[in-house]
Amino acid sequence: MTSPGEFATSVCPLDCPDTCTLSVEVTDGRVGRLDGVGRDAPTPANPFTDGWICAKVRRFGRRVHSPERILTPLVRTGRRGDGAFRTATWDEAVELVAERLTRTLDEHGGAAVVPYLYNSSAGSNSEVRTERLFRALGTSHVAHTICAATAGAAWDATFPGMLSADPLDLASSQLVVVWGANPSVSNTHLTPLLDDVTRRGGAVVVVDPRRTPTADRAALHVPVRPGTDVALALAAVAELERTGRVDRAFCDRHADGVDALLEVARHWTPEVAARVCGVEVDEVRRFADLVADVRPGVLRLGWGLERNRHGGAAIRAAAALWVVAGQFGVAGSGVLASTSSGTAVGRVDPVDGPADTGTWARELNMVRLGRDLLEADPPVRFVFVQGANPVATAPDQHRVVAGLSREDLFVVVHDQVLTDTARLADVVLPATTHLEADVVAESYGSFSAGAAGAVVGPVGESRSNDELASALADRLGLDVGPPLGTQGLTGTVATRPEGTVQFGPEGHPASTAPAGGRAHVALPEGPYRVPSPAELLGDLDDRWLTLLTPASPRTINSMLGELGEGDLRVTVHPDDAAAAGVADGDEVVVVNDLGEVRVRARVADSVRPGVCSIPKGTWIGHAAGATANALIPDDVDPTAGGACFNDARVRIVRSDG
Ligand SMILES: Nc1nc2c(c(=O)[nH]1)N[C@H]1C(S)=C(S)[C@@H](COP(=O)(O)OP(=O)(O)OC[C@H]3O[C@@H](n4cnc5c(=O)[nH]c(N)nc54)[C@H](O)[C@@H]3O)O[C@H]1N2
Ligand SMILES: Nc1nc2c(c(=O)[nH]1)N[C@H]1C(S)=C(S)[C@@H](COP(=O)(O)OP(=O)(O)OC[C@H]3O[C@@H](n4cnc5c(=O)[nH]c(N)nc54)[C@H](O)[C@@H]3O)O[C@H]1N2
Ligand code: SF4
Ligand SMILES: [Mo]
Repeated sequence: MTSPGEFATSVCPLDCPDTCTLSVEVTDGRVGRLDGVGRDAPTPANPFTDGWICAKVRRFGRRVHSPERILTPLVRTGRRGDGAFRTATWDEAVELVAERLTRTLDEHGGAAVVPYLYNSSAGSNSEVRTERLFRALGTSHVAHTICAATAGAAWDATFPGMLSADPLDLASSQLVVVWGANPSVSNTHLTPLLDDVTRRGGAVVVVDPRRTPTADRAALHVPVRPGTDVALALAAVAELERTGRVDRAFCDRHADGVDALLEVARHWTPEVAARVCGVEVDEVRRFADLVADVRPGVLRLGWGLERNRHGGAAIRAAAALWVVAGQFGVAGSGVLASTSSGTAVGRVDPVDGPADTGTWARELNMVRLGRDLLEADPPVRFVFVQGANPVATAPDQHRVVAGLSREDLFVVVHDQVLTDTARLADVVLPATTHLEADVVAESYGSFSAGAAGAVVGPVGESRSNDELASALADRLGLDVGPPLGTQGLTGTVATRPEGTVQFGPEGHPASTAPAGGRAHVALPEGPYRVPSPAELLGDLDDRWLTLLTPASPRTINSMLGELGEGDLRVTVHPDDAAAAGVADGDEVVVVNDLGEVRVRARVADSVRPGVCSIPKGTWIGHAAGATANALIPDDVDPTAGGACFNDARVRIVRSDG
């Protein structure tokens, strides 16, 4: 029997917007139950997450002490990918990595070395010194385009320097439009705030091809076809103009490009938009009415709508609708998106380090890892993966696996468990979890940040990213600066700036921009070009289903996937299932010319016709041979090179058919 443990306070850095303050039970050096810390506790806590945490992280001790944890460095002994490794000491592993790295640089130059660093589920700064190291060596750089690149660029183009609205201000909202987000899974602490809006008699509106739990409880759900959001937004803009509800006073004071926007929007009647979006004309009108008339209203932009070829234009058009409606200036209004530029309290800029003399040899795009591994010129010879699991998370899985399987490539992976990517490595290095090292976590869904020291000692011989950077820097004779620790931060700190009300009474967006910052709403030709109705309809050829791969409640990206996805299914609408002769529970093959995935079908009208859905983040082990990412093209969006995960076309066939 274990005696009840002590409780330590920490913070959750996983790639989730919420950033909960954590209470961690520790018994005899082992992690027990995790829970939230309420805002009334003596320790300051994130008021947004207020006392409860998700089911995944309540059981995070299962990852910390998982039988899947890598306990020592591993060196490949068998053929690549067959999972045969021997254990090695850290000294031997670091020597092997450094020797191979130096040899590659000497023989092939910096471009041949590719650090694939992401660390979005590790704390802030956890790759700063690693990045300095590779930069000093003049290697290739891998741009962080796999998530939020398109959304970030569209935001900066529309609202330069402006901070997100504060989710806590939903307490004053009468309307919330949740657009391309599924907070019931991916931002759970927003859910009670949305329910409060409904309870107060306000309206929650959801724009999503799937009837998510959030949509199920909404006053209006507009189930648009994926990738057609730009049409809905512009039709609503046009409807506001036609009915004299454009907030001209607001636009004159705070926006540029309104006339150009209206000019483009006029082509989008509710009838045209309804046809393109695959919804009822009345739904388009009702949507416009709610946006124009229910105040104050907040627009919660998700990441679901960025992930297709028209994502940038869609985000800008949705934001422009908010401007034209003048839904700003009071608490409970504005646009809620990533809060990260308001929470950077402990962040260190890698370029400010001692190694800022280095330059990158070239820039590669994360989204095209597979293609780069197979086709880049000069060729890639050495890959160092840290805080990422690209076999499970990058597009075009077969290319990624084929690329990483090249026998003339040297692959190093630093991770906590033997992921699908780590299985392909030459050297696997064991990483600590955030409960075993200093952690700084800066929220992207609330104005809060937190830091904590290690709660338990490192499991096995695992080392933090910072420790690995030190070991490699020492061996290579490079100066990457001192370990970064918690940057002097302890516990949870509120980072809500004064005046988070966008375009508030001060007459400027609460922002890093100079007072008087304006919104830019024109959508001219160029990267944010508005596609024509024919183009949008042509993209959605009826012979194909669009595959969506949204966040799942069981994993964070692919993390915790080792605990099992259970019964992995593709959800398909009854009409499409009938057309394919598929019944609920049938074994099916989801297929296109990139690959095929074998799963069972869930036949349900929670997805609209023409759409099917498989959760993101599953491991190859969950679906014989390949996951949904094997079906996703490595196309990039024209604005920021972002991933187009939700722009895959597939067919579903019975596996005995
Ligand atoms: N439990 C859990 N939470 C997570 C994550 C996780 O893996 N698991 N991932 C985290 C990360 S890294 C991120 S970036 C966020 C993402 O969180 P969200 O922004 O919620 O992103 P998704 O789950 O990808 O998609 C949200 C919704 O967009 C819809 N959608 C897809 N395509 C379109 C479209 O073209 N138009 C519209 N209007 N909607 C569309 C999908 O049906 C889905 O319901 O969540 C974070 N939170
Ligand atoms: N099909 C499809 N694929 C998607 C998406 C989608 O919508 N659809 N969404 C994308 C999105 S939003 C994102 S953000 C990306 C994420 O893509 P990735 O970053 O590749 O995904 P994760 O599964 O979060 O991988 C993080 C890895 O880091 C490890 N890790 C955690 N902490 C540490 C640490 O401190 N040190 C080290 N060395 N390792 C650590 C974890 O164990 C995990 O294996 O995936 C994308 N993939
Ligand atoms: S994953 Fe999100 S909801 Fe779960 S504990 Fe971490 S921050 Fe909170
Ligand atoms: Mo993400």
